[in-house]
Parts: sequence; structure tokens; C-alpha cells
Amino acid sequence: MKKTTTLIASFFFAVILSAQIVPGQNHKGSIKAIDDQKIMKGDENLSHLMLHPNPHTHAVMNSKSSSFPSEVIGYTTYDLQSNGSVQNRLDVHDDGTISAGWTMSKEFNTTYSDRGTGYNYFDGTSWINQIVQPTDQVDRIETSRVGWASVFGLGNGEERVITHSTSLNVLNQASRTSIGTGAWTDANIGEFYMIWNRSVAGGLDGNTIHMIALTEPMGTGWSGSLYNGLNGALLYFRSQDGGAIWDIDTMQLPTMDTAHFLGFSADDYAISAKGETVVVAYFNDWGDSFIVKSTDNGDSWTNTTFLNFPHDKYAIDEGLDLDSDGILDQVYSTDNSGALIIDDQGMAHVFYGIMMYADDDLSDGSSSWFPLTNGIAYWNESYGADNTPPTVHAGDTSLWYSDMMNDHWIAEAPDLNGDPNVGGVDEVGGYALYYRSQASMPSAGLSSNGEIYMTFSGYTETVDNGSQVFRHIYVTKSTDGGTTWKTPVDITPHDDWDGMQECVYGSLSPVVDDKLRLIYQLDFEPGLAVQGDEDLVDWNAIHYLEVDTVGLFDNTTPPVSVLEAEDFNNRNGRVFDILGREWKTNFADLPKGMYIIDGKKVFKNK
Ligand SMILES: [Ca+2]
Ligand SMILES: [Ca+2]
Ligand SMILES: [Ca+2]
Ligand SMILES: [Ca+2]
Repeated sequence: MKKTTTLIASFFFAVILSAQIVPGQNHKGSIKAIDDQKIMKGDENLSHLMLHPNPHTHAVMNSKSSSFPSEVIGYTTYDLQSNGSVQNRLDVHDDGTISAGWTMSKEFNTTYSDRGTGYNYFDGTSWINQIVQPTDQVDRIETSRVGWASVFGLGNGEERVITHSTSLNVLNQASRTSIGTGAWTDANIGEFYMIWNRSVAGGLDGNTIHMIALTEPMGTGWSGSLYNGLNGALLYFRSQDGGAIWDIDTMQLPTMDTAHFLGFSADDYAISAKGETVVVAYFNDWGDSFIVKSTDNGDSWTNTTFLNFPHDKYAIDEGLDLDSDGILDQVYSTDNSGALIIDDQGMAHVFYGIMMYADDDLSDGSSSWFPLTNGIAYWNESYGADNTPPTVHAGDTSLWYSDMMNDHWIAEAPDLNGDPNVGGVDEVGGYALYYRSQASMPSAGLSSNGEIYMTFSGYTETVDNGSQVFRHIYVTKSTDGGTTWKTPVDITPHDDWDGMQECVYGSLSPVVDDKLRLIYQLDFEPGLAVQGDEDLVDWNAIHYLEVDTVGLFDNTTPPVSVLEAEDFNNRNGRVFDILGREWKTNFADLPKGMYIIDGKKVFKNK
């Protein structure tokens, strides 16, 4: 490993990641996320992880952004739309009508007793519930207190919204016989209390419902018990008749058992279906991340691991020292927020926020995460399984990362202020507590010509409220099957309030044509009231946004030049990496990646 000199101290903050609060239960002070901040030195061995092979990664502001039409279709004071991955909240039907749902409350307290699904429907001309002000928000569609809506239409023209009811302790299926119109009827799914579902329509006739949901965990704040030994079992359910009869229920999919895992966590997963293909993706932190896939509508399943964590069944406080140097290791994994999409050939594509973790206090019952980690990785089935060995890479010390992740680190929140870091005021510790990468909450769509689109919620470091940076929604795309990605474009309408708008939980319609269609949650305060920051309870707007895909990336230019190494071999200029560290080694001998030379970003491609 080449010697580096730290010129600009990069402070990384570790915050104890504690158990997340219990959605659906009263939000008591006793279940706060602990914010036990400690400042680490800036010379951790990270630079090579930033030196990824895709030069088209740094987002730019786009002058087109302010012209994108954005419409408020609802409001909510309950602002935790997920503990991890974004849920499928938008269903664009074949006739151009649209169903949208979100978790909603209109109460200004921490019980949110009216919580349920906020719903709106675009009938082809306009949204049926016209929302001018927060008090226009209509009541939930369900009769009991629920949350975590999966919204979808069936092939037979009926409509479903699946949630978990915290008053009845059961999964709830809200049904009606016509998409967009008619009364909703509630029904239980099973009798067992499952939480945080993800449900989609599939099957050749579009009337199969595939669902995954988690058993209630046990431990602090929870009253569940182990399920076949798992603390939180992610179980699969199937109905082939639109939710009347569930012919598969509480099924443990292959490898999702105690031979491989200690348990699973709320919302760290996604499900998608197309025809008879159905895929579940799990975005782990201290364990393997993987897909399980069926091509026979859920009868049989196979597993492929896309991030092969170096230690199976790692227990917090166990300690991880892969290079046996007596120093506990830092590890890269997913940040639990991922997206999944299936293309017309039935191939699965996944995206996930990247996070660095450490467990360097073996008596605190917690681990640490690094809020200034910045990146989204991509994988598709053509890459095969991740076979990164469970050893520290040559030249590294007490640091592990997946080659599969590092080779496909496709997007980041942008550097907008000209300093080499991304963080703005958050570099002094004021970050909003989502427990996510600076680029996270991915959501994906495909166009008929095979282009892959991915939206994400990313740091916009030049926009802050004095103590916390705001996140905007960005989009990137690949026209070559995921090999290269466009410079992400900020699609948040950002002229108002000088861009001081917190835009999170973007849920993109998986079908992209001449438009991207998505909903997201907008607030004027970074962070959440329900979790993390525990900001004051206030209205959050649910925005529907349409973006023309034609010309979307025309105003952006690649932020860096791709240069042959020889072009710089004989230069005498000082070479910095994007963390601001000067490299004293000859340029020709440096590893491939991004450098800054004479104030310009240079991508060294060999
Ligand atoms: Ca610990
Ligand atoms: Ca070590
Ligand atoms: Ca910067
Ligand atoms: Ca805040």
C-alpha cells in the first residue's frame, strides 16, 4: 500500500446504532436511538474505496430541475416511511391512471392513533383528492390503525393495499373491486402477527400476490419470540387468487434460516415480480446480502449472494478481526436501504446504499456506523455471486470490503462546494439521523429499450439550515445494462426556499417511458420526527413528480476526464485523492480511481 499523507482531516463520526423504535407502538422516549457520538481520526484506510471505476458518479445541479412539475397529493405528520428500503408506494396502471399510498397521520402527538394509509388516485386527468393545504388530507382507508402500505392493482382490475395493523396485531389487506373507486374492505391475512410487509402482484394473469413480512423480533422494546430460532424471520406468503386464499404462508425461503443467519430486520428487503418470476432481495449489514428467486411463480427458489459478508452469523459485540492484528475491523456493507427490479428477460437488478460499520466496543450491545459514507452500489445477476474472500485485501489493515460492491459503486451524493469532501455543515456533526449513506433510498425503473433508471435521496451539501444538510432526489441511468451510469441529476424542484427542502423516500414507478413518475416525502427540516433526530412533529408533504426522460441528462457533462495513465506519468503536479490526501507515489504506480490534479478531477483508468 502506498504511503499517504493526510492534508485535510476527514472526520468520521461513529454513532451507536441502537434498536430502532417500534413502529406501530407508542413512541416513548425510552426507545430513542442512542446518539453516542465519537469522533475518529481522519486517516483510516479508505481512499481506495473511493477510487471506484465509474467516472460518472458525481451528481450535478441541473437547470432543468426547477421546471419539473411537482404536485402535492397528500400530507402526513407521521414521517417514518420505512426503517430501511423504500416501499412500493406508486402503481402506474396500464391505462395511465395512478394509485399512490403512504403511511399517514394527521395528529400532532407521538401516538398517531389515526395512522393508516394515505391514498390518492390519478384518474387520467387529475388526482381525485385535490390537496391545497394539509387539512385537505383525507382519513386513512383502513378501519384500524395500520402502517407500511404496499399499493398495487391486480390483473382482474381490483386493487389492494397491504399493511400491518397495530391495533389488531395482524396483517391487513384493504381491497376493492375497482382500481381507483369504491369502498375499501379490510381482511386479515392469517392469524399470526407479521409486520413490515412488502407485497406485489404477479403471475401470468396478474392475480397472484407475493408477500414477505417479518415476525416480531424479541429484545428491547419488542414482545416477539424466536421463530424457528430466528430473531425476526422474513417469511413468504402467496395467494394465486388475489388474496382470498393464501396457498403458501409463513414459508422460510432457502438459506433464510438459522444455518446462515441469526435473524432479519424490519424493512431491509424488497420484493418484485414479473410474470412467473419473483425475486426477494435482502440488504444486510453484519451479514450476507442476497436475492432469492423463483421462476415458477413462487413454487421453488434459489439463492444468490451479491455481497458476501466475511463472517456468517456475526453477533454484535462478538468482535471481528479478519487480519488477526488485534485491531477490530471496519467493514463495508449495505445501509439496509435497497431497491430491486426485474427486467423483461427476468433478470434481477439490485441497488443499495453503502455503509461502513465498526464494532469496536465489545461490551455495549451496539455497533457503529459512519454517517459520511457516500455511495450506492449496483448488482445484477449476470455478475454472478460475490466471491470476495473473508480476508483483508493486500495493503489494507483492519478493513474489509466486497470487491463486487467496490467494482460497482455507481453513484454518490455530489461535491457541490468545491472542497473534496461531501458533507457541508454535517462535517461538524449535525447530520440528520437516518442511519443511511449520504446517497441512499434507491428506487429503480426500466424503460422498454432497456435503459435502467435509479432515483436516490442524496446529500445536497450546499443547502442546509445552519446545522443540517438537506437531501434532494437525484436520478441516474444506464444505457448499457449497468456498466456505466450518467452523472446524476437533481430532480427536486429546488428553486423554492433556496432548495431547503428535505426530500426522502422517493418511490419510482418501475415502468419508465417518456416520463419518470415518483412520489417522495418533503419536509422543511432534515431528519425525522418519529425516528432518529426526533424533530418536532410537523406536516410532511407527499409529492408526485413527473420528469421528462428526453434530454434529462443532456445538460450534464461528465465531471471528470477519463485519461490514460501515461498522460500523467511524467507530471510533477501534486496528486490528491478525493478525500484530499496527497499521494507521494508516482502517478503511474497509483491504483486506478479518482484523483485531483491541478484542481481538476482525473479518473485514472489503469
Ligand atoms: Ca459493540
Ligand atoms: Ca484487524
Ligand atoms: Ca464538497
Ligand atoms: Ca433534524
